[in-house]
Amino acid sequence: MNDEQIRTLVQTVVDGETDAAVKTAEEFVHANGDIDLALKKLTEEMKGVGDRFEQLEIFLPEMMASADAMKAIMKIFLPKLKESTGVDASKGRIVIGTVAGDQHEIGKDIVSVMLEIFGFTVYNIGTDVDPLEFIKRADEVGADGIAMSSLMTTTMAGQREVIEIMKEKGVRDKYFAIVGGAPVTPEWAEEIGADGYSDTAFGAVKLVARLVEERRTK
Ligand code: B12
Repeated sequence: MNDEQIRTLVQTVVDGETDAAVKTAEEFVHANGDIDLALKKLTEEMKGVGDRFEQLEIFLPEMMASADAMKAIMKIFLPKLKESTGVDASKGRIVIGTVAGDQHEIGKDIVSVMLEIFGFTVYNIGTDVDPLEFIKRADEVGADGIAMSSLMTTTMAGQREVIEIMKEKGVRDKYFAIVGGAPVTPEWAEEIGADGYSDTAFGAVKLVARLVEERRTK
């Protein structure tokens, strides 16, 4: 049943059928389906949507319809995920956003909610975030770290820029800086001097937990 519902869910999201996707997601939650697994499959399939867009097999309105369906079911899934996980964490404070010029928010929002689920205090500052804004907000809230999402090869440089500005302002060691998003690789993270990278939301949680712990024991 789980598998069949996940298949239907994935198909309705890929087809951009928001109403059908929402209905299936509600049934899935009601039947105590494995939300983690569903999100994993959906993330994989969203990459497929992107590939078809790149190959001109589908066009922007179709990609937008898929994104809308995905966002609609996230509204159902994410609060449930929060309810079901009662894990404690080292209670770090994280500022998270998508870098300048980039409007992609779905992955960043998943990471943000997963961090909250695991007990971190998260300041989600949205998309198309100016590099200085990341640092300003980190200062304001006394953050442990800054998490930057980028979904486009054309906006990844924004992650480097934030780290460079942190160095210029003498706050590079004050906050850890982590990066993620579909085009981001461990090599890129290393090249720009980030403190870490992950390609999954749960990986991001483990990374943040480790980095906060390191700061506490320094
Ligand atoms: C949905 C989508 C959209 C939606 C976004 C809706 C929204 N509100 O977010 C819409 C339709 C609006 C859109 C617009 C555009 N898009 Co778009 N989009 C996508 C698509 C299909 C899926 C992205 C997604 O949501 N994935 C699902 C989430 C869950 O996965 P994720 O974001 O990767 O996040 C996971 C991990 O990466 C990680 N993670 C994410 N962030 C972070 C941060 C940290 C710190 C960590 C540790 C981990 C982490 O955890 C997440 C959970 O597992 C991708 C395809 C792809 N390959 O990614 C194209 C894609 C990113 N888009 C692309 C393009 C070109 C565009 C447009 C320019 C199209 C246009 N001509 O207008 C515009 C750009 C607008 C802008 N200025 O930003 C290209 C980018 C190509 C490039 N240059 O690199 C892609 C790759 C499609 C393609 N193959 O051509 N897009």
